[in-house]
Amino acid sequence: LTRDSFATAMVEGLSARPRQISPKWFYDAEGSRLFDEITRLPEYYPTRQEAALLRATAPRLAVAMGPGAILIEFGSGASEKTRILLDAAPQLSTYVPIDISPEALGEAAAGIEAAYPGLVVRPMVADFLNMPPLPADLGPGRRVGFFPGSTIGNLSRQEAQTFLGRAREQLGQGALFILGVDLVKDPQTLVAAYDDAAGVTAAFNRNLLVRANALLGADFDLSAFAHRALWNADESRIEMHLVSNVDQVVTVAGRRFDFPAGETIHTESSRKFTSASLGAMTALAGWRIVDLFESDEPKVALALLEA
Ligand code: SAH
Ligand code: AVI
Repeated sequence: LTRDSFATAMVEGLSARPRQISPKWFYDAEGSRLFDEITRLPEYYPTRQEAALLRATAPRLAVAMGPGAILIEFGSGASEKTRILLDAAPQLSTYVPIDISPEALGEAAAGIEAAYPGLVVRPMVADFLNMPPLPADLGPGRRVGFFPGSTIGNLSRQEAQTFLGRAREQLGQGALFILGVDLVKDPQTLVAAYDDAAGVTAAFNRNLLVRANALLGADFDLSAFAHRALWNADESRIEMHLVSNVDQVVTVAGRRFDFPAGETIHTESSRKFTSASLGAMTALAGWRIVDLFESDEPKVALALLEA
């Protein structure tokens, strides 16, 4: 199933102009591992800043969630930030981590289960852009969505709108939502975070090609594609591209694609927000901002939303 939908996405994405593919395809076991390494890079401030902000605000979030709540996390990855919330909110009844990467999810869920014996842990391997229903037997607690890391910035405007609207319907009456976003700042800081000196982000980007070679019998020459990160001010986003260094032809899933030198594949956008653009996005999807917290510089924000 993954193989077929990945093949379809790659063939469609490489046939489009400009060439593009959803960043959700980065995350196989190796992609999740590389992202984890990114979170520890000196240039990649978002994880450190958000974790510190979460530590400072978790007691207030715990009060807002109240007793017996069910925490549903989208794109939970290693569930590291979750621990900050769980430590501050021992009254949570259930944790539902949702991720597209089964290996990362399994390991993270097992770790949380071992560390929080009173907590019911119900991992779901799913694509949050195409969410199946939540388990019917989660119980009556208030549902609290948790979407940290500015992963919402990796969705297009339309995808983010649809996602937030569906999440509101799925989480139901009285739901809360804790949303983490990265904020607009000077382009130098932004670009460095996506083009680190050690080349880990470049390896994360190229992992898409590694995965296509392994899963789709593609013949991408990894050394013939350069990692490029740029700030698109008009769209308020960092873009990652893979740029063909030479004229070449690549076969993917049995199809041939011409790559003149300089041709790019747009592999990820990471949208950066202001309090105004965050407010507009959430309001359109029927959420009200109850609280907005900002970190020290380089700034990220956490919003507490109410349905
Ligand atoms: N929440 C963590 C991890 C962020 S990395 C943090 O803040 O550090 C983004 C995570 O979202 C990865 O674990 C990736 O596997 C997952 N992900 C990306 N696209 C997804 C999708 N469409 N559906 C479900 N999970 C997705
Ligand atoms: C998961 N996501 C929010 C990361 C980001 O910052 O957009 C993914 C990432 N891409 C390159 N570095 C990190």
